[in-house]
Amino acid sequence: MFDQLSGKMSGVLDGLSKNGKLSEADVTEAMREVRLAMLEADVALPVVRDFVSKVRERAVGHEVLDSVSPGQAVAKIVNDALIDALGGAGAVPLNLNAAPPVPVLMVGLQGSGKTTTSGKIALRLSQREGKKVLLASLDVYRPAAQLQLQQLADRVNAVTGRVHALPIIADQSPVDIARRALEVGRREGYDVVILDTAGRLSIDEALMDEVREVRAVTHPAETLLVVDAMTGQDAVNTAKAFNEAVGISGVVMSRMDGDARGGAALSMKAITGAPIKLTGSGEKLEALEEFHPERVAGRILGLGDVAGLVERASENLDHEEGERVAKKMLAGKFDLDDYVSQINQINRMGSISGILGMLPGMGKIKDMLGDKEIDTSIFTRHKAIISSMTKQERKTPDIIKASRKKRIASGSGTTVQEVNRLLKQFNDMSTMMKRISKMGLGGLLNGMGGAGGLADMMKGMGKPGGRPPFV
Ligand SMILES: Nc1nc2c(ncn2[C@@H]2O[C@H](COP(=O)(O)OP(=O)(O)O)[C@@H](O)[C@H]2O)c(=O)[nH]1
Ligand SMILES: [Mg+2]
Repeated sequence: MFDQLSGKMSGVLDGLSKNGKLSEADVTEAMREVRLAMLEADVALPVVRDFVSKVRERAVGHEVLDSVSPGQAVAKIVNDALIDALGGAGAVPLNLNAAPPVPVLMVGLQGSGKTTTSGKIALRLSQREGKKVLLASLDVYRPAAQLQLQQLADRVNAVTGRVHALPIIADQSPVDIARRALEVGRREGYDVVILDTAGRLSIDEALMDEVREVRAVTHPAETLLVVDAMTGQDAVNTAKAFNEAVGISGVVMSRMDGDARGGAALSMKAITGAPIKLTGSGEKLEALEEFHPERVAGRILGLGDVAGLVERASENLDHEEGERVAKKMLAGKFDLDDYVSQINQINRMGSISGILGMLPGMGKIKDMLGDKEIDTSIFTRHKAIISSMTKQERKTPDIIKASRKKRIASGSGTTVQEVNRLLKQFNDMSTMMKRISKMGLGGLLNGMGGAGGLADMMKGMGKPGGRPPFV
């Protein structure tokens, strides 16, 4: 998402920053490139026009062109305009300010991700806010749809113990199911009732009528439209139609993990007036993020999203485990089991190129890699090799000689050379760590410039908001 746009936008701004002085013609030329980049990213034409004219107007003033670093001044104007287009600074939270059970209505086309998103929201609300959530499927046209939601509810409930699906009763109409869901919600003390409606392949009157009817009966606190980011301009047209026909209070963009060009996200607010509240970035139930316009703007301009990265790290890393391993490292007792634990931590952060995209200035490195995902198969192979070792071998790899190497290689489907390489790499790592630990904590702190040095970083890496080991 945004890769291509990001590459081009940061290219344009880099070009502007190179010049000590800027003329009006430079700005005009840069805006021409910005315009092209946005159109290629599938941003709606009126949005592009408005964006470019606003930026140009602000940028050609004397206080910008005559400033000390005009390139940066223009970059700031572009950044601010992007934030505006994306909906203004700060994520817009779900509005659950109503008497419980608070109804949340999910609408959208078939296959856009409504049912999956319903499960994701239930997980989020029950896990982070302790809410008790009832999920109700109003999709009476496809029997499998109701079962799908039921299974999702079971999966979420296995994690949080506070999420259930409304029992399925055959032959009820969507409106009747919605009424029953609220009744059950009231009676059984649910905080939130998520109503997952049926979609259609395209927008039609029957669908809109049904949604309007359910809306009228349930008075939802949120009517969330789920759109597939991969459908680009169509997502924006769908949103416009839904908003005009039934009114929506927020948008969830699913499939942000795909290679969509990102234009829909930039057009959504201007065309529909509804903010993007959440984004989906995968099929897993955890793959739901808040939409922070200022962070997205930063990513588009190649400024990175460090705040998002730290958040992701603190959510996904196992803090106690991080601290345990850091202690062993400092004591010079790091073994192969600890190495596997580190690999698992890295894997939990998601794809490596996704992480790279969140680091400032890494956008270009990512471009060089093109569409290729960074090869992480080495981790998988290392894990396979280590899992073919005995407990003793993992603790004291020195005992692994020729015959053991052969056994490990054949057990893991690798070669003796690969086993050798892993052992050599591990040995180098250990030597390095032993050297560090010999310097002692005091020596290390001196060597690294006092507090805030490596030791602090290692201690910090296991804590919420702490730095992941490879940043
Ligand atoms: N990659 C990816 N797939 C998703 C995402 N959200 C939903 N899906 C998949 O899209 C398909 C349709 O989703 P579903 O929730 O059944 O759509 P519905 O018809 O609107 O209820 C399923 O295979 C989901 O796993 C997402 O954010 N990323
Ligand atoms: Mg569905």
